[in-house]
Amino acid sequence: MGKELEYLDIAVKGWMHEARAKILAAFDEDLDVWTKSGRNDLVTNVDKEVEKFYSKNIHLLSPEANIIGEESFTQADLNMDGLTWFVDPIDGTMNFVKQHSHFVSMIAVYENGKGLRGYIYDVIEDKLYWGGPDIGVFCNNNKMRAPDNVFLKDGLIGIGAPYLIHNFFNLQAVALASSGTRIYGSAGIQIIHVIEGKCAGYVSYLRPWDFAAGKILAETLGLSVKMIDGTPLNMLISSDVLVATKNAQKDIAKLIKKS
Ligand code: 2AM
Ligand code: CA
Repeated sequence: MGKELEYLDIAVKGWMHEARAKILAAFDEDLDVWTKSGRNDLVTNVDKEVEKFYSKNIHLLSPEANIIGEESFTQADLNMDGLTWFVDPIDGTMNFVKQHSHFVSMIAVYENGKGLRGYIYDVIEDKLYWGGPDIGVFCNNNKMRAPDNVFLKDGLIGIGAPYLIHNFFNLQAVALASSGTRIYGSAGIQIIHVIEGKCAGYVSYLRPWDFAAGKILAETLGLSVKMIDGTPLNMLISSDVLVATKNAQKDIAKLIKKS
């Protein structure tokens, strides 16, 4: 499997660099923007084109692969047998549209439920975070070290905006117990902050493609990735996800209440 994964890394990084060029070129054109579940949930022609580009390449590499892509999955794709690819062409589409920054492109590969590879590409910063349990985690070509196991009081906490505004799970108390709260509007960007040790944790309601890559990278670096109530994540359903240092996870568990 070692050599195969090496080949996979080269292939996926190549696609993601090509996707970056497509995404940056789109800033010179008018974007087509549609709403999905509500006025805050957007999709653009670029999300659709990049997902198609990834899917085409995944199928060329691995015709039998199962792809769970944000913009094109069907119920039949929702299983973890054999190789499963999670694809989020643009995570933080609102930021992509409004700010032209603070968004990522994400791919994850699982085999029979076990995470093999996660790739999170900060397109504007040109930083690709990638890796898996057998090789560790890299930012471009630099191996990352595990972040310090900080307590909640000593770290910043990322919280999805609706959770904080409506105090779901008593998260306002969690915010107050931390060093401060950060909200960036992209799960990928916020998970990068946790794996880099810039934040002690991140909690939000996430869909499988929002957390699939981050889960592999964060767990490889010794972080906790669970439901907010401490139970294991189901990779196929949307969940209240907490990515955090082990100490911050314990601190948060003491403060949260059922919503
Ligand atoms: P997206 O841009 O890929 O849709 C914004 O707070 C974060 O939540 C982004 O990572 C965004 O991903 C994600 N998001 C947007 N709409 C969502 C929804 N209905 N459920 C869960 N996550 C959502
Ligand atoms: Ca998306």
